Amino acid sequence: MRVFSGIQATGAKTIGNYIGAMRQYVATQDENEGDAFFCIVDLHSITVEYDPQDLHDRTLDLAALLYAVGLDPDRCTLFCQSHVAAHAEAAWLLSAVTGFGQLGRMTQFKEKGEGREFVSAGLFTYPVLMAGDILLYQTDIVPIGDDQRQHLELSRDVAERFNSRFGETFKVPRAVYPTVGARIMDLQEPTKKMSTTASSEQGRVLVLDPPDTIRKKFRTAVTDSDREIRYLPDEKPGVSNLLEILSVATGSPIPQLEAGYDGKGYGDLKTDVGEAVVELFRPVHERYEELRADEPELRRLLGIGAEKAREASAPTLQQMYDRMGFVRR
Ligand code: ATP
Ligand code: LTN
Repeated sequence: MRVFSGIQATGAKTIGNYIGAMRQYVATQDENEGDAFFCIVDLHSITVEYDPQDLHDRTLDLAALLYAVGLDPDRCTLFCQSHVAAHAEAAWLLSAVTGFGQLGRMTQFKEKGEGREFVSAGLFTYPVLMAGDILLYQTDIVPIGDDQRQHLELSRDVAERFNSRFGETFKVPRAVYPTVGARIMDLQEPTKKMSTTASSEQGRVLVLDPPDTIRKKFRTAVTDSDREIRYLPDEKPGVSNLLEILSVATGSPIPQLEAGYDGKGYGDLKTDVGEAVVELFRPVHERYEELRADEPELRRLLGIGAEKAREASAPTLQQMYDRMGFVRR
């Protein structure tokens, strides 16, 4: 099965990104050897205020991190979106079959645009670029977190509209969400998603935070006023979020964890989650430092990825032009 997913080069990556996305990337790479494509979506990163030097550095940071969590250049294709011109071209072509109204209903557009003095046209058309990313690769499954649900729906609509207007061209992709941890919440405001850009420093745990910082952030996580450790996401969002993270970090199912905390308090839970996450990320930190130190090697690997991605996307782009009536040569 063909797998495709994208991840932004902005901001330091959180445990939400790790659980919702990166961990799934590694699992789907292993299950679909040679058929998984992962894209650092640098073109998406310019849709909000950003610093060019920062984009440059973060792109290489993210490549090193993705290899460090377990993406293997011999078994999957990791590349930068801007290295494969087909993505920008596909976005323009697909804008012809994307509804203005539907784009205006995207909650991410509303949230990220709200209260800003300048809202770029790119922030509005962002989901069209994302649809192109996915559709160019005849993707079957897209591993993502829960916050991308609406964008994935739009990609499916765009594929269907193109297919019915111009003839069968795209596979209609399906999203896959993690069974536990599809929406990791902010540690300080557990009714909100933990976010790379919107969460406070204390509210988000970064994959590359030093061990003591990780412990401290969990120790000061917001829970609630009673003492019962139960998985009730609506009534006890803070505690439930910690249980989900602990479940992922230890591999133990949530009911088993709940039972183990009988008679114990929130302090124990917070300490245990902190320790489990420190252990989870320890090998990632070590590999990251090694990989990040060798920039020429990172660039070489991304170059190979881009070559494979160009080859895989070219036939679909050509078909798009042909079906839409362009005279190409
Ligand atoms: P922002 O929070 O600033 O909107 P982001 O972290 O959502 O940015 P990306 O870094 O591109 O943006 O996200 C990459 C992947 O991580 C996506 O698949 C997204 O669904 C997933 N993801 C992000 N935050 C969470 C979260 N809190 N819980 C689970 N998955 C998440
Ligand atoms: N919008 C996504 C990133 C993204 C993506 C994609 C995800 C861009 N293109 C293609 C899956 C498939 C986000 O997480 N913010």
